[in-house]
Amino acid sequence: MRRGAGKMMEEGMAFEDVLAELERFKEQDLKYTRILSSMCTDPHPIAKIAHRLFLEANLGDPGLFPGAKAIEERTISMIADLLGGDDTVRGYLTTGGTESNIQAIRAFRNAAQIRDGNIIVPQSAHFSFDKIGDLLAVEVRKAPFDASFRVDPDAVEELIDDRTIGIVAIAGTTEYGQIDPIEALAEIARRNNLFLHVDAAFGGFVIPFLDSHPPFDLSVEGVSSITIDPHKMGMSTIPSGGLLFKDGTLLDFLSTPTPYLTSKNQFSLTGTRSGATAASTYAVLRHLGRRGFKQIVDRCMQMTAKLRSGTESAGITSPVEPMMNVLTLEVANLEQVIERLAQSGWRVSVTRDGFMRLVIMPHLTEPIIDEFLSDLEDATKD
Ligand code: 0PR
Repeated sequence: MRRGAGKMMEEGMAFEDVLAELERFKEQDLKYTRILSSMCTDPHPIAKIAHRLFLEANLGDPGLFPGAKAIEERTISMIADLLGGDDTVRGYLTTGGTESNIQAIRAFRNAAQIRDGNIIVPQSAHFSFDKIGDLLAVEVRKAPFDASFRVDPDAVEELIDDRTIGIVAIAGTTEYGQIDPIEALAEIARRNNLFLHVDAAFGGFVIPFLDSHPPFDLSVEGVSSITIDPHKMGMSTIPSGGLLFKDGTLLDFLSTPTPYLTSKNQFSLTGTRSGATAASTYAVLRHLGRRGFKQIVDRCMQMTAKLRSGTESAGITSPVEPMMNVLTLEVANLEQVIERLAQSGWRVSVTRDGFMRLVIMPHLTEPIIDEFLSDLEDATKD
């Protein structure tokens, strides 16, 4: 990282001068209003208040913060219930999808007692799995997807050998918002006696609220663990992640003794750990309930459908029908179009296969979608 111009001063600055400085930095940051490239959003107002209430709470030493610890436990129970789990589920609140995925594979590897093994992930897997290969020294084998960008179960099965530890499925792929065939993958995992991790970092707070969806969660026999991110569609504050094991004893494979703390052992990857994000996630779940989340997801899906029909009328095709609030588009001269959109303040992203990628998050509105459609039409002309 490049060093900024700042030097550590001998005398400190006045409180209000520091705040004024921070305001100036904040002005450089974009507002979410015109961002269609991010899986994060402006947190729910109750999340911000709850976060501030627990700023000093450290879940790394839970004996000092039993209130924050109880919040984490109740939050994990609520999420387990949402994701088809029962009383045997155990887990903890992480810093996000990356930590959850690392820890799931680490638990599998330790439980399988295979040190130079491999895992099989879809070609569409998030880059956190490349970090996992490096960190845990497991080989990450990538299985190709089919025409609808969902992993091909036969291709996964062909990659299995006697060093395979587990399989990964994605419920809400980063680039296309697709759901892998999780029942078929679970069947393969059961037949080959392998662990199966579902990465629902994005989809975890979307799929349960869709009008219909394929089975994807802990209720599927053969699914061992699941990642879900409250800081994406869960409307919580950053950094909020979740990791749940269907058979809670898998969590014990992450245990490290913590001799001088108030707890005997620790399961998390980080030591000191925010109680503020636990409070924030808890508050959103309690306040919104299933009905509140359904309303948010319904609204995002309506805006996605509006974008889909608007782009279709403009002659822009999609490589795949959106299953959730991620829309991809086939756009000629993509770089130039993105540049033009950026001049009007829009931020969009691209997939590895060269499609425009739009994530339709709760911070967007119908009038903003209309404005975007009109600017996109202009940007794609000539
Ligand atoms: N798994 C999936 C399916 C994901 O989509 C992501 C992140 C992760 C795991 C990793 O989660 P953390 O980033 O919480 O560790 N997906 C987004 C992405 O890479 C993250 C993101 C969010 C990127 C906001 C940019 C942004 O502005 O696209």
